[in-house]
Amino acid sequence: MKVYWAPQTRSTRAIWMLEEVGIDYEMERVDIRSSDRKDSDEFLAASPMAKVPAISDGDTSMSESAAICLYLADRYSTGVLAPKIDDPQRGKFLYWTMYTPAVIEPAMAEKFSNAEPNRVRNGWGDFDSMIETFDEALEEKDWILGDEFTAADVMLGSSAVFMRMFDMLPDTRNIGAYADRCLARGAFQKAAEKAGG
Ligand SMILES: N[C@@H](CCC(=O)N[C@@H](CS)C(=O)NCC(=O)O)C(=O)O
Repeated sequence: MKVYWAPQTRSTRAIWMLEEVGIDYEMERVDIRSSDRKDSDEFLAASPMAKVPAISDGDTSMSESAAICLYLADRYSTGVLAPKIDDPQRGKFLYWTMYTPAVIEPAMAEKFSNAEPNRVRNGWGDFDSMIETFDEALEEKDWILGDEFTAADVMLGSSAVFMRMFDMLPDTRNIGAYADRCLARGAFQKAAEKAGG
């Protein structure tokens, strides 16, 4: 297992997930900030848009942090970090794993760029509805599916931590405390150490 990464990027998600799964892996740093960037063919095969994180695992390779989290959970931790395929929780697990790239990140980009929100026209709703929906889903729960931590929490937790770090998180009943629970996980701390936050 190899993870392609760069410091202080979404790579932390893949590394956090690998630490949660507990398998051995190597890390190959990609110099995304170099003006003289030379990406390896192996990295480009895993990540056609040359973005990190990406992984290769034998003949399987992929990029996109949510895809990586889903793959690792299904392949190495089924029934623990991912509900099994016939578990009724599976639908919600998929929904919440995709919530970061499909809803949180576009809503954050909208806010960062001061674009005019349009809750109906835009597939991600808007920043406020994204926060309300996320916060409400955490009511009386430690993790997004309930008592058990899953790969969905790696994706959502990284977004919660990021929003708080960059002062984008409004006062919420649940998201702040959820970010603290994520930060307290040993696997998160190891990943932050290895991937520089
Ligand atoms: N949707 C992707 C986003 C990946 C992404 O934007 N990665 C950034 C770092 S956080 C990157 O590789 N940027 C370098 C570049 O685009 O050349 C994911 O979730 O993995």
